[in-house]
Amino acid sequence: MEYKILKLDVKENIAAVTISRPKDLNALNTRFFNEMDQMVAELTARDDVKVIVITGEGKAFVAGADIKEMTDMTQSQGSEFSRLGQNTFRGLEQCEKPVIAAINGFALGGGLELALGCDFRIASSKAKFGQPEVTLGLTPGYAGTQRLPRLIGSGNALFLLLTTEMIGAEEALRMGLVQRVVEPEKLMPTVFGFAKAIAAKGPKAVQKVKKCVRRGIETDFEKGSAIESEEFGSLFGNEGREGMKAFLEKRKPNW
Ligand code: DAK
Repeated sequence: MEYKILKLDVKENIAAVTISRPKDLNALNTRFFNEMDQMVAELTARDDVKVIVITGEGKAFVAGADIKEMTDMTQSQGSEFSRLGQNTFRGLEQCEKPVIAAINGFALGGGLELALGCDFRIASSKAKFGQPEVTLGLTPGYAGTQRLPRLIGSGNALFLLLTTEMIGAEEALRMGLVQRVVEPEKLMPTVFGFAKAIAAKGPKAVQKVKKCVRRGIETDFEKGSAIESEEFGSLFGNEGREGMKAFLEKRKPNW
């Protein structure tokens, strides 16, 4: 499938994916989900890509699921649309490479759920966050009711979900919804700085850290620790040995 909504730019092992439907504030439609599934599969398979960045074109990151597409859906089409988005965002979580959300503007409804499916979030000081679904007589449909309380606690999550208050970037930072807030012009340089730092680390170790955290958070402590031991052990004899040797020999590791 040809990409019509997503733009891709790969440089220095970092893939920047830009959602580009600025006239509709990058609202998420069926085509977006299909393109994003294909993009994640493509970037997972590419050896020259170590970190993925997702951002939006124009004044929005994403202003939600596409209300124009959803209005006339039947119950079964609605459920199907929800499953489609849930699978796509699950795909980002399960993608072995780190995915960073560079939140340039509105991140509302399904847009905030997309950001929640990423591994961490860096926001422009102009970004706005909210879960306005109940205003439309809807619940979130892309697992926002599950990810949001796990990330910021049930009180903060229910505050956003029930009041639908749109919050600014500084408040999002206080809630732990985003990890950094920077001036708009510094957003992409800052995100690329973090992405480059990650891309320089042991690539297998990076992927395994993501896997341990992602799988661990969905299981109990004992099982999570067992996953960690297994992944830790698997790095000995290859990447881990090279990283430790390089340290002792005072040189850069050759991954
Ligand atoms: N969908 C479709 N078009 C949208 C949109 C959206 N979510 N948000 C904005 N647009 C369109 C506007 O309709 C307008 O299009 P035209 O009128 O030019 O054709 C264009 O983008 C520019 O928007 P505005 O003129 O409104 O721009 P403003 O700067 O004045 O306002 C705004 C920006 C972000 C405050 C405003 O556009 C806004 O309130 N947008 C809606 C935000 C929202 O409610 N988002 C949540 C969407 S609901 C489920 C599956 C999924 C979901 C739920 C259930 N199941 C299947 C169970 C998820 C739900 C959502 O995400």
